[in-house]
Amino acid sequence: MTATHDSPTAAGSGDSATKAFRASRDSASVGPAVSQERVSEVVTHLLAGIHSTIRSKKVTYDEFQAAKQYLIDVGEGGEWPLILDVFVEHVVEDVAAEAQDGTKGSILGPYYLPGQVRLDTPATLPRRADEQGTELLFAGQVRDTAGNPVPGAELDVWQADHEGYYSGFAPHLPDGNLRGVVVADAQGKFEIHTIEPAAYQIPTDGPTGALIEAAGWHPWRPAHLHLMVRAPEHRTITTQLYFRGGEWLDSDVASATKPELILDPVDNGDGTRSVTYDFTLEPA
Ligand code: MBD
Ligand code: FE
Repeated sequence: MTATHDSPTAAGSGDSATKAFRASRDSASVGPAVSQERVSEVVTHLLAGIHSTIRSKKVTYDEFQAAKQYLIDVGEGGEWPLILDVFVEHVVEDVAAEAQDGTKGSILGPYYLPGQVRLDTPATLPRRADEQGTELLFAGQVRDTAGNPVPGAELDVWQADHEGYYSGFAPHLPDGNLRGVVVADAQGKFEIHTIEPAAYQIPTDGPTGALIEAAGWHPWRPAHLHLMVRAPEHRTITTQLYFRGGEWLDSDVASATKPELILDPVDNGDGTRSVTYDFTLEPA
């Protein structure tokens, strides 16, 4: 394929991800202070894991200094949000999920941006006039754990385009492209018109990509839609939906797939596809 735009740089999207993360922290209400006991307990355990790796793998001085340089590079490249979300967040999510009911969650990732356009259902996510990709109609209903519709639930959706790029993190894309907050109807039903995203590749020109390359891993996430589904008095679900048969489903670099989160779109015979997926929210 001939690129009609400059590829986004890892440093560019890393900077944007770091800024977005800082902004979300600044606007979040400050949580309870972490106790001295908790800091000591968790950090001692974390350090013990590192120490034991050094001992059992006989990590050398050269390797230690290379690791130091690497961590400096991750920070300078703005890739802390990316590398932590790719390699660590899935375990935090797993632990949180132990206490959760309702639709399965998945990781938030580095590319959520709040404050997107609100659209009543049926909605078409903002797109370029010449947006490429297979047309997808994504519909369903939001219900509570007792099976009752949740009227006016909000589906905050964000996704990559047909080349795997996210608006806000790739300079050639208009702000807000393929992002929106869709408001379900009085029965909790929604219809979202969009295009199918491409699989996502970790940028290969930054430190996260360099590590993946150096380790001989692959940099791919399967194609996915991101969602936060929320309604008053209910716990917000942060999740991702994947596509049956999609490449990398069984080897997601971010380890964030779950069998319950795979969509089965049907071909409509006119080049478009449709799928339904219902969400279950538990009480807050
Ligand atoms: C993504 O698109 C993503 O969803 C995650 C979790 C990490 C990197 C890129
Ligand atoms: Fe993503």
